[in-house]
Amino acid sequence: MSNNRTFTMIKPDAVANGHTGAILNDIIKGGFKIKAMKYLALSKEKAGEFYEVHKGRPFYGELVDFMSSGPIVAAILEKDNAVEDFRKLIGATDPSKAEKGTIRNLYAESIGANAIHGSDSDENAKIEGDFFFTALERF
Ligand code: DAT
Ligand code: MG
Repeated sequence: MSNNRTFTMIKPDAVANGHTGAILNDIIKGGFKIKAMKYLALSKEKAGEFYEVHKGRPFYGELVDFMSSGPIVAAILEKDNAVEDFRKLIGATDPSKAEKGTIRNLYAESIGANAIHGSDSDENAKIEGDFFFTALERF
């Protein structure tokens, strides 16, 4: 399977705090090409669907509320070894554990409001990209 694409969302905290431009700059400087991008707000229902795999975890309700609390930027990114390299660029889920200079270290507020999403596998990158974009909206 292709390993050159991943999917990301700049989350509501980072957009609300004015970090959208800086984060997009970090992504581009990190060697990723933007293959599709949109600015939108998720309904509670859609946020719940996106994070279905976490249903049953104690933070699921909080996660769905947070992800539907304001606008986000969703994008498909391309680079060799995209999934793994992007996870390195964003840092650990808990920003207090994220390596210095990573996007979560620089811009995240907390483990819940952690600035950015990155797919965890090639398979999920495809599923997540397809969740947000039709064939006409990407190249
Ligand atoms: P990641 O986003 O690093 O892939 P994940 O898939 O384990 O992390 O969890 C998805 C999101 O759920 C994460 O970005 C923030 C939220 N989350 C995870 N663990 C949490 C926790 N212990 N408390 C609150 N929110 C949490
Ligand atoms: Mg994850």
